Order: sequence, then structure tokens, then C-alpha cells
Amino acid sequence: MTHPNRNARWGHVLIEELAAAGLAGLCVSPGSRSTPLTVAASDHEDLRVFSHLDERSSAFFALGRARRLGAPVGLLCTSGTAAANYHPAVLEASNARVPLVVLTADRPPELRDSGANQTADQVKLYGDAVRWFRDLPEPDTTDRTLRRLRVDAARAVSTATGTPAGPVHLNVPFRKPLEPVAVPGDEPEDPDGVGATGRDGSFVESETGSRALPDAAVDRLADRIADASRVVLVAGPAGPPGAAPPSLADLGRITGAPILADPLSGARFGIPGASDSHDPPFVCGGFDAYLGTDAVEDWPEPDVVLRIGASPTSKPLRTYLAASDAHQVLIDPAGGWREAEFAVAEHVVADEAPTLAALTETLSDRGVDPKGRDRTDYRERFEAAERAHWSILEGSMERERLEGGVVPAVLDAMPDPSTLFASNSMPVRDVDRFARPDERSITVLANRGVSGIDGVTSTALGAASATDDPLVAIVGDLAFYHDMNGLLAAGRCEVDATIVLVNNDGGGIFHALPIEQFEPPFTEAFKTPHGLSFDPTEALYDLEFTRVDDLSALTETCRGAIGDGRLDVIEIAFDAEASHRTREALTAELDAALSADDSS
Ligand SMILES: Cc1ncc(C[n+]2csc(CCOP(=O)(O)OP(=O)(O)O)c2C)c(N)n1
Repeated sequence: MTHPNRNARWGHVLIEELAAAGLAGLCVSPGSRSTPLTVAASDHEDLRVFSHLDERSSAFFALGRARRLGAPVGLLCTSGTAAANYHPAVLEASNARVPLVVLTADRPPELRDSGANQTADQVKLYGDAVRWFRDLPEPDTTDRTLRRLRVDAARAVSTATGTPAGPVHLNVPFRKPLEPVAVPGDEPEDPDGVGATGRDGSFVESETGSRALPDAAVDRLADRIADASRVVLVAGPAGPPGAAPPSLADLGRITGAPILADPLSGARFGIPGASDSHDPPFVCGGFDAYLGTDAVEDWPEPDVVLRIGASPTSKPLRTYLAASDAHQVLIDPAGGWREAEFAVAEHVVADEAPTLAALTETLSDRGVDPKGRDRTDYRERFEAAERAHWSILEGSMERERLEGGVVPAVLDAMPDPSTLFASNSMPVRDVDRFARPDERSITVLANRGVSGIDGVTSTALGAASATDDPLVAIVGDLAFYHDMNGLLAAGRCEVDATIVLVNNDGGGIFHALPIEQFEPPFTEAFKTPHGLSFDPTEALYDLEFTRVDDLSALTETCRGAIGDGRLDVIEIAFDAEASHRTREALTAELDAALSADDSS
């Protein structure tokens, strides 16, 4: 292909190489300085291009798509504040290990720090939040420089998808002309190969091996587990695509240990036999409710806790782990120290799946009895607590308007397979507490890297763009307000999704904090009731807006909305303060039930 000037060729080579290395889409926003890259992307036959007006929403859309796919997605914007608008999503991608390739166009070097229009310091703009930064040289026509550009593109994708996955940033300066107009003398040294003579596909293929533990280390860990009377497995939030390794279920089966499955771990759903507590593996989903009760203080301590994934969403679980004297082992393939309880005694840097599989095999060779007396006693505590929690929830669903009841009401409508996206604040906590483990393949996602309430709609729509499975997002009203711009992507990117808008007129979560008692400033500065009516979003964004009054209508309306080929917003209103009092009442009811069980 011929390119009329060096910028056009530079843009073509960079985009071609990123696509060849596996970029699973590019989210572009309008601007002049990025023209050579935007033109190259729109000329590319295989690269899916998503056009977004707002860079902040665009970045979260890319994040959601990359998170759902477990593959790198690119971002492209012009110079100046456009690039800064990517920052929130870059922080989330960094902490949550989601692969993003960020391309920011820039002014040529002599215009930096000169007062030139729309010029900011973009060098290392995202600081340590990116796995790799490179300030590319100005476009050049030499074979050697173009080869370097191809290597940089391959390296960007390889680094973004490495261990740990995360964002990378290429800053790309261009001088005019930015459009594909002819410039005499801009012919490349090698017009056919443009720096890639003799190579097909990706210029540099990357291969990554798995990190396995040496046998002696597996043996030592297996000794710990075999000698323990009480073992707990904790699966925290996982990196993309979020499926728990089957070896976790196998280890649960062979040890008889309860698996405390964070909703974002990939283990809450999709494990065969998960809901049947008499046939291991025993997947627990109600621990957020019962681990904080007084009744649990009388339980015997676990001896060994084996943990995978990031720090759990559930505060009661984190508090339980922090207070425990058990020997806690954290397995992390990236060697990350993601453990803010400071309770871990052993930090294992290895891939989870082969490590858990090796442990299972070693323990099985040793004939560990999953039904040993102490193990069974301990497990029965969790079984009883799970039974009590789910039966109290069922009773209260019938009895009263329960904000957390949105979760089972939505799950009732969700087909197998499907994707559930939980906004931060109470939605993700309610999913943690009220999503009962089952065998359906439901992928649960949330932005728990930095837990922002910004970009939630865009992340959900980006995730929906990545899958044919239906996606339902549960979003609070402040989070919905925060990213209303993101709604535009549904039509522009042809995304089918359903948003359940839990409208309690402000930040309901603050009722759970002691600041609730301080008035002022509680209402004005924390809860921030806004009184906004969101139905005009229907006309503004061409979506289907429905208001429902109760949980059964929510389930019915969700069923109709799922898979209807467009964006639906279903609003259900609650009183935030009453919701918190109900949550407290449910905990008290559970505590009483467990204490009564103990004394009988
Ligand atoms: C970008 C950002 N700003 C502020 C916060 C602090 N924050 C956490 S939860 C919350 C309230 C969210 O309200 P809403 O989305 O309506 O959910 P609810 O609390 O009612 O469940 C706020 C402001 C945050 N996490 N992220």
C-alpha cells in the first residue's frame, strides 16, 4: 500500500502492527493531532473501531471490553486534556490488571513547553500506573526506524497482556500535515516492506510460559494442608476474563474445605455441584452476611487459609482474615502484594491453575480424607450459616421491599450464559451478599481496582460489546448520573444491554457510616440527594426507559429487556435509609438464628 507522507505511513505501520499483535478493538475520539492514526485505523480491514465523543467514557468502554475479553483494547485521542481524561480508566486498568494500549497524539518536540495551543506535558502522564511508557520519535522514513516502531507496537501489546496485565502508554508526536496529502520526498527507503520485509503476521511473536512451583514447594504446601484440621479456600476478585480455575473446585473437593467465593472471582457461578453443600466442592456466597455476626466469634479458627485473587470485596471476610491466626498463603502469578489485611504468612509467586492442580494431585496421592472429623465439623458451621442466610433472604424477599433483593430478582431473569456488571457502592456489596452460588455460567464484573463510581455505564457497555451473552448492569443513581455521557455508546456502537438503575436519590452507602449521625453535613455533603428524574434519558439517548415498583416486576421487565437488541434502563426506587436498617435487621436475624443453632 502507498502512503502519501511519512505521518500516514507511520500511522499505518503502528496500527497494522498493533492489530497483528492482537489488539481487540480501538476506541477513538475526535481531534486533529491524532489524524494519521485515526485514518490508518479506519482503513484497517480487520480492526474494530469504536468512535466515542467523550474520552473519559471512551477509556472506560475500552476497559470494559478488555476486561470481558481478557484481550488488549486500544485507545486513541488528540493532545492536551483529552489524554488526561483517560486517567481514571488507566488507574482502574492498572490495579485490576486489565490490558489497555493507550495512544496519545502529541505536538512535535519543539512545541512542548512553549505555550503552544493544546499542548500539555504528556510524557509519563499516567506515572507508575502504566506497565510501560514510550515517547515515540517523530515519524521517519528509514527502514531501521520503522522496524523499531513495529517492535514498539509488538512490545506494547506483549507488555499489556503480560503478567500482570495492565495499561501501556505510547505518546505519538506528529507535525503537520496530518491528513493523507502528498509530500514530495517522503518516500520510504523500502516502499514494499515499510520496515517489515520478509515477515508475515506480527513482526515479533510473543510467547509466555506458565510459572509453576518446584515440587519441593508443592510438597511443603501440601504438608500444611494435610496436617491442618480446618482449611478455608478464599477466591478473591480475579483478573480478566474472571473464570476461576477448575483446579480450585478440585482442591475444594479433595480437601472438603469451604470455598469462600468473591462474586468477582469467577468461582461464585459455574462450578458444578456448587449449590449442593453435601457433595463437595462447597462454594459459599453468604459469608459477607454471617462472618460479621457475633455467632461466628465462637467458631474454631481455621488452621490454613489458601487465597487466590485480589483482596476480597467483603469487609466482614477481610476482617475475619485479618483477625485470624491461621497460616495464610497467597498465590499470585504476578507476585503482587495485594493483601491489605497484612495477615499473609506465605507469598507464593506462581500461576494459580497449575499450582492448585499440583496441590490437588499431591494431596490425592496422600489420601487426605475430606470427611475427617474436624474438617467436617468446621465445614458444617459454614453449611448451617449458608442455609440460614439464604432462607432468611428468601423470607425477606416476600416480606418487604429489600434493596439488596434487586440482585436475586435480576439473577432470576438472567439466562445461562450471561454477564452481570455491578456498579460500585452498594450494588457490588449487594451482589456479594445476595448472589447465591449456582451452576449457571454467569460472569460477574465490576470496577474494583480503584472502586470508582465514574465510568460504570461505559465499562458495562464496553463489556457488552465484547460478548454475545446478554449483559445486565446494576447501577446506583449517583454512578448513573456520573457517566450519563456513556449512554451514547449503546447506539453508536450497537450494544445490547440492560441497566437496572437502583434509585435511592443519592449515595445510599453513606447511611452505613458513622457520618450518618452528623447533620450537617451528612445530607448535603455525603448523601447528596439530587431529586433528578432520569426518564428524559430515553429521548436523549434513544433508549427504552421503564420504571417498576416491585421486585417481581423488575424480574419480568428484565426478562423482556434482555436480548431485545437495544439499551434498556429499568429504574426501581428505594429509600436508602430504610434499606440500611433492613440490612442491619437481616444481619441481626441471621446472628440470632446462628446463635440459637449453636446453643441447641
Ligand atoms: C469517582 C468517585 N467519586 C466518589 C466516590 C466515593 N463514593 C463511593 S460510593 C459513593 C456513592 C454512590 O452512590 P450510588 O451510585 O447512588 O450508589 P448507592 O450508594 O446508593 O448504592 C460515592 C460518592 C467514588 N468511589 N468514586
